Amino acid sequence: RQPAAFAAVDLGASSGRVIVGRVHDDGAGPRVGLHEVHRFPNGPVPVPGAGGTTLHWDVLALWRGVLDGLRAATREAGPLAGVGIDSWAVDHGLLDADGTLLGNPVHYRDGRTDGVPERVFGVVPAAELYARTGLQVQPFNTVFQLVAAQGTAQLDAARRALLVPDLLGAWLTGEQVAEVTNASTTGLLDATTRTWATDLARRLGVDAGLLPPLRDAGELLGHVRPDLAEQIGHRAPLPVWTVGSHDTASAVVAVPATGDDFAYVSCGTWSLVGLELPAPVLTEESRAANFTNEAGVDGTVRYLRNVMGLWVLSESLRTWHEAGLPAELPDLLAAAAQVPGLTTVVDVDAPDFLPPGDMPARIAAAAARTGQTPPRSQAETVRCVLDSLALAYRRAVRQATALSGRDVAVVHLVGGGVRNTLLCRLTADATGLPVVAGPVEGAALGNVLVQARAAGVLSGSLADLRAVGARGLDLVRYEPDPAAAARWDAAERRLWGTGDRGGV
Ligand code: ADP
Ligand code: LRH
Repeated sequence: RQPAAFAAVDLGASSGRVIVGRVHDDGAGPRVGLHEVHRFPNGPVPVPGAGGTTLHWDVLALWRGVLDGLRAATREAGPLAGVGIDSWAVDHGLLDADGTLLGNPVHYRDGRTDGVPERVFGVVPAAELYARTGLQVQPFNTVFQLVAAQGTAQLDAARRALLVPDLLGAWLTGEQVAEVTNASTTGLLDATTRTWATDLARRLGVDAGLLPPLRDAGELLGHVRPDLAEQIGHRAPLPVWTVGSHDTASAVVAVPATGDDFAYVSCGTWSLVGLELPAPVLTEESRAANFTNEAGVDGTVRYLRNVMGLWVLSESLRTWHEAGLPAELPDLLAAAAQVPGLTTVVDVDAPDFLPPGDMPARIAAAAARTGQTPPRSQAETVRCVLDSLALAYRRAVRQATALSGRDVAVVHLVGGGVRNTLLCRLTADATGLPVVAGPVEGAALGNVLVQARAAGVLSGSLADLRAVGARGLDLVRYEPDPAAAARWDAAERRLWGTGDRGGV
């Protein structure tokens, strides 16, 4: 049988990519082969405006990247069985009554939401918001962005808010929806019923009419408009399927786990660290530990915490590059592997690491604040970042298991961080658990798996999809070094004064 080919559009905070996933069966059961056909850069663009500089996304460059990628996918694979789009969460475009986009979406690292969560909690207490939406407090949650925009001419003119993948999907098909995995990152979705919490929106002065109809992952969104299909050279009707449109939801679909006793680190610009659960954990302890209950595919819950991620490293590299210092990632990682570990650790989740800027200086300041010797070289700085990330993963895994009662036997690491073998090894040592690393393009694989099931090419449960995905992967397993355990315990105590349950 001819393999069915799907195009996964996966937009990360540092690059967008279009990947062709071919589902074929050579007699040993279906498997997926991925091939990247287009990659384009993505990142924050500062734009001056009346109220100061605002960080935006360049949504038109992303749109062009999507069309170029779909053209490349069509050229490579011939008629496609579908397209699915996923991206980073929370950010959105506002459309007017004619359906026209009102300006470039604002980047979640923009400072416009500073102080907004506190203002919101004055109207709806944080405990009440958590009990309903199950969402961790991040200043950039969509609800805080919408409150921050109140009183602007743009929001006044807006009749619809579309999350980034839904906006691109609407441009492709004309259909305006909100896919539920990404909708769960807005702070306006009820975590239990998975319907819009319109009453909360109303109390916060957010027009509930902005919120489009909800759709689950794995439905037919529509077909690519004929004029666009012609532009990309696709002659047959081209279906667009809803997928886990939150990139993390798609990445979790692709975790090659065989049971349910696993934790995951979806490791890219951010590191999303947690568990897959059948139901949300909405307790006060969970709120205090700032765990989120995001919607996963097939009714699952992604119980996780955002760890600041490889952003801290990529911003360090950018800072060094601009200063004319050597900034080649492979060289710096090799050097970091040679310097002593756990000399200095910082809390990477501190708010100062969120906005773009001079990360090495911020790391040095954080070290000094906690009475530690600041890193003295680039290699020591990189080692400090990786040790600190691994320590944050350890804490998140241990807290998630304590708060949910779910035991884990393995940590799956997926995303670009799989290529960072030092980080994978440190994660095994820090968590005291084996780490299985791969796939690198987790979100794209999860995107293809869900499309293929929606199109009838695959069938079965999430576990069945995972088994299909795993068949095509080269995975690397890292065993923890038991001799390192005491040093990680000591590092955790040094930073947070907590023991081995991560302070829960
Ligand atoms: P996102 O989806 O958020 O854009 P990715 O999953 O593509 O992120 O991961 C990007 C990160 O992967 C980079 O910031 C970098 O730290 C890491 N990475 C990419 N290539 C390599 C490599 N060759 N060696 C080590 N790390 C790498
Ligand atoms: C990762 C991610 C993460 C969100 C953040 C805004 O790409 O989607 O899950 O919290 O971006």
